[in-house]
Amino acid sequence: MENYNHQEIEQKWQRLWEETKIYQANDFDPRPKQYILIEFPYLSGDGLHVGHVRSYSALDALSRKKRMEGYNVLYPIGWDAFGLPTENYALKTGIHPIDITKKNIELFKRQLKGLGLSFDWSREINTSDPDYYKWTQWIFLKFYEKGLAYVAEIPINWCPSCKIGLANEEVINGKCERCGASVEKQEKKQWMMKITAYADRLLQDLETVDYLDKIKTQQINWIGRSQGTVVKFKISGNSRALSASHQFIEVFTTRIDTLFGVTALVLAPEHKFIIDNLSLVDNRQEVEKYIKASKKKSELERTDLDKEKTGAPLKGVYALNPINGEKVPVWVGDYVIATYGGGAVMVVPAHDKRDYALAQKYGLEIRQVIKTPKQKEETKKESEQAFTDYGFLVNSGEFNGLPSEKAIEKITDWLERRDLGGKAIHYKLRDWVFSRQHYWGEPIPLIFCENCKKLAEKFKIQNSNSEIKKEFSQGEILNPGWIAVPEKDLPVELPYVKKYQPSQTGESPLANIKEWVETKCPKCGRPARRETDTMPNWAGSNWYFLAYCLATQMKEFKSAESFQNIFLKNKDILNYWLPVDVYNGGMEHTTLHLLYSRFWHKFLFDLGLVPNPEPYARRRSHGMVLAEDGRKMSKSFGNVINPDEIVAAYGADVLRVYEMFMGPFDQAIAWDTKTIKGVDRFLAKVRNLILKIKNKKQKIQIKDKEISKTESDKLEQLKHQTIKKVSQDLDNLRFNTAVAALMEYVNQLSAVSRLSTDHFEVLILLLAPLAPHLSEELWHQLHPDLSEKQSVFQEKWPEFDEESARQKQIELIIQINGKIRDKIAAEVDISEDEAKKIAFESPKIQKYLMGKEIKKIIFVPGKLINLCP
Ligand code: ANZ
Ligand code: ZN
Repeated sequence: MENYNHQEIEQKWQRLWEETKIYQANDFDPRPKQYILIEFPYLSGDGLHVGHVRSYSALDALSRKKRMEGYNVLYPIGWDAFGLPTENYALKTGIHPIDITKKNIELFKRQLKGLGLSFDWSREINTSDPDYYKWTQWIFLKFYEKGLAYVAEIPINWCPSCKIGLANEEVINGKCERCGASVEKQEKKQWMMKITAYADRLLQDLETVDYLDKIKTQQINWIGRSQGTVVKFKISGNSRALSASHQFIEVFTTRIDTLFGVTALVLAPEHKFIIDNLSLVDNRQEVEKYIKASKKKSELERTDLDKEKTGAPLKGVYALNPINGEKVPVWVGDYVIATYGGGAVMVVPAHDKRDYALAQKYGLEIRQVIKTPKQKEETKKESEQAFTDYGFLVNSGEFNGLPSEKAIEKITDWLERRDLGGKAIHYKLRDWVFSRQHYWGEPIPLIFCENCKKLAEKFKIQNSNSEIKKEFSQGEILNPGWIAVPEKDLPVELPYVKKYQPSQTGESPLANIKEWVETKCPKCGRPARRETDTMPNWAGSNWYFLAYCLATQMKEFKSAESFQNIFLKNKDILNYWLPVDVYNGGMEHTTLHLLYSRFWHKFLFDLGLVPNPEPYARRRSHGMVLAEDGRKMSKSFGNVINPDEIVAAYGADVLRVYEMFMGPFDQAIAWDTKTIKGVDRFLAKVRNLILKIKNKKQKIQIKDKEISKTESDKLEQLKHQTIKKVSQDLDNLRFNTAVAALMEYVNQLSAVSRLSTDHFEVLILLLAPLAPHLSEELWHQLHPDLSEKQSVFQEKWPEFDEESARQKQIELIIQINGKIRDKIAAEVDISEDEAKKIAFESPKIQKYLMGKEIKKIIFVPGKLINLCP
């Protein structure tokens, strides 16, 4: 084993594994199932990153262990292929995205196969494959049919110089990523998904799944459920032209207990009241100027607590505080967000930081209405800051003295009885902007027809026209003129064109392809136009874990049969595999991707197409692999580690074991070449052990040195302990400590004079999930009769005996002032008192102490006691 040719050996086993298909998962296999999922890679020309290797090796180890434990494991792989990076690369190089994607797949495949990952390649999927995205389109149409997809004019990021709409990730500090111009907001027609309809369930069902706490928290915060009160403020002042819908301004507050402290209202610049009543305000120009300026800011800038809060008064407009009839000024201010809580706030400078900042800047009254009992005693001096905690009410009429909690209840009741407000729940979650004005995505399968628009609008008005009702789906009525592409015409294929530059009008480049855009209305047959927007690159990843289950069936798709039937016919397969048992991916996907895919899944569940409301039973996340210098790996820093080079130099097993050993799985760890070398030596040590076994076989007659009974007992105990540790660590994704336990075991095995085959076999079996090639090779050397078609991964995972694993006796170290003076056999769980007793009874210790008084005792359970005179 001295000349271990890792390249040759690794390739040999990779080839054999592929031939014997031992990693293929079988639907309906009677063994218990495990569905182990990693986030599939986003294809890029840079190929695999060592970060991918960390996640994939980890779940590969788990998959392999589960197979050895007798599970039918599904560990699939595919390609997340649509999206901007590929499109941008295509624009730069002139190579078509379809061709780039093909090349990238080849690259990733070669790299992944070279790592010996146990994927079931027969279920490989590719989100940009028309056979795949016809399903993505079909699911979208289901949403549309049920009225959960709708068209809206909403502001998008607009680069005035490139004249294109930008995705959020293309806006860097408010500037266009391509040209550096300041990005503006522009209203554009967008397709929206009504994820807000599922907000409550997305929140509640988190209780039924096992996600890392920090991941759950992210989901909870993103949904942002907030319970509070809405209050109506009546408008007074320039009453001319106040339309009926603007008699009142409604605000949402979580602190209705501060109602007596309101000294203004602030409306978002987009608030309808302002837009409709600009003529009412005496300083129209000032207000218009303010609104225009706020359009240049991103939402982040507007809401950042540290940024200055600005506003402008709507001169001549006042609102009446319902609780005391006080007249308060109405302002516009861009720290108020239009899409949350109605887009208006009541300003309580004494108790809200942002309001306080605004009041300071513009001299609004600051009126304290909440105090702690302690503050009550203090003199009435204006505080320097907003007091934002709960407390007791002051300056609040009949509510004085009430604690905040009670006051919130009472004041809400008071308002409700007078029809001036009531309880309300708001969510931070917004509907999901689902269209992109780009080429490289799934075409949205809708067609716009002027004729059908009229019909649908008629229905909207007459509401009862059953003729139309039969013919139009909810979505088609909600969005007059937008007609769904019939199922039989799916997929709406992305045309292969030479020009996929974004169009100058902000429309998708597809808008430039006349032959594609101009079509016939599927309903009435008149001339119509295709939607030219494409889906965001999240779309395909919303349901890919279902596609893996159905991959084989989807290939058999025949257009005669409806999609729904195929889904329903194969529900048993989904029933068998779902939910995903363990899902791992990066922390950067634990908010949006996780939320979006849970949303789609719940919708499919409501349609009766999938068996359970939550797709992932357990979600974990790996930490990033940083560069050796501790920074993020980046081409611009020149600090990127290419996994290919590591595999060439050390072999895939070393890379894999190293990445498992580098540190706790969920933490970011810097690359460290020294440790790789250590891992390389560790695997060499494992290889050397087999020489011991072979020697033993050859020289069976030669009398070995007698191994002492305690040595063999100790090894046997360590064996059981190692099995226990590695088994539990792998299940709990604690790979680093599993490797450490194996290293310790190998050290002990190397030290003994005579190695038993059983002890060595156990090592190979435990190591197999982490270093599959080497383990397979050694297993076959150990069992020369085994055919190459058989595998160590068909062996049973070793079992441990709890009793044998228990550490019974230890050598208790006795120190005096930190120096070892004696070692005495003791029970592993010896108490401090017992340890003291043993120590004082030792003649050696007595000699050292000679009646000195002990000042301090340090006791390390299971290890040592240190006496300090
Ligand atoms: C008055 C008040 C007094 C408030 C006070 C807080 C403290 P969450 O928990 O996030 O829901 N608010 C409401 N709508 C807003 C909007 N569209 N843009 C910006 N801020 C908005 O917070 C709700 C609180 O955020 C509301 O309670 C409101 O300020 C503000 F001592 O109302 B509060
Ligand atoms: Zn039509």
